[in-house]
Amino acid sequence: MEATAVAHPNIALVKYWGKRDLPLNLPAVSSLSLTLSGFSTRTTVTWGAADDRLTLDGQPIDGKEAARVFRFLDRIDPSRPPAHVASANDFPRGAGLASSASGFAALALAATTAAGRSLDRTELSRLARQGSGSACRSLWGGYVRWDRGHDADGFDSVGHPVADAAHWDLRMVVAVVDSGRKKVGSTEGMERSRTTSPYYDAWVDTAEADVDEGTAAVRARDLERLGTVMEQSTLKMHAAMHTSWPPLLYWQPGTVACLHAVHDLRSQGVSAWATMDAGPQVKVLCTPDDADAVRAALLPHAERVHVLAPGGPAELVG
Ligand code: 2P0
Repeated sequence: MEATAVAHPNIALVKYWGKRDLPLNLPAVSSLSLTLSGFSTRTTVTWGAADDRLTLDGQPIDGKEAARVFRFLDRIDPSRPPAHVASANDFPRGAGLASSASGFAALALAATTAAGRSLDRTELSRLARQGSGSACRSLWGGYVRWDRGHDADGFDSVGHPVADAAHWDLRMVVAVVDSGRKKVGSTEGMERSRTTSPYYDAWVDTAEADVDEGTAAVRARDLERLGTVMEQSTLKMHAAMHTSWPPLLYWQPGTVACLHAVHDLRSQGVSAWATMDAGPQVKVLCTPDDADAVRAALLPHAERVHVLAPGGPAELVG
């Protein structure tokens, strides 16, 4: 009746932004991601307790965040007993570092195991997606594609592996520009973009081709090809964010400074490519050999810089 799982966040190389179905949490676009080692979420679920109780990083949590977690457990078993969920991250939560991806991936694995259910990875991915879209990609390590799918019930909207972590040893250099909590969460932000940005349709229309291009670049281990489509994807997504109303301006001055630093590196011949999520942090994809130079270029503009390698799948640890 108790299980513990560890999962790693993933960073989208080609982004997910926008939903085609809100209640089922179905994306308007497919996406492609890299699961990272280094950062992790560790979650213990005790199935059968006196009451529903959630702690995140040691703090008791209620309100909307807790309701989202316990609604998720209701999907596993609508007549479930009360449960305790204790989750801890070794990186900032809610700051555009994909804590909801690792969080719901670890929760899906720990909660189903604690409930005595044994789901395969695809079933876990489908379940995790309903907690948080990007979580469906963190069930796998390495390079993962999440197809938007076409089924009305979302059955075919799941993650699947493109290549494992060993296929291509890249580095994601993460510049933490501002580790404060973001003001507008992704779910609300996506709906705002869908309903108000004049660029949203263009974003959706070009996304599938970008995911195909990124997938081919991963298979071919072609960094310039992957970096080009990655940086274009994030800039198209942020164009849709910036032109939403009220505007979604996740960038801080340090974000722009890091982008210029990456472009300067490229003009000096370093193959480094930037991506940003729903937050101010800048993540730079490069080879292991170039990671120190990238780190040094970002450091003046960041609170701190992490150099992360491709990571493995979500796993049970207890
Ligand atoms: C991504 N993001 O592909 C994109 C890029 C943020 C920007 O997936 O509403 O927490 O729970 O499905 O998965 C963050 O959104 O959103 C995200 P919900 P989620 O990584």
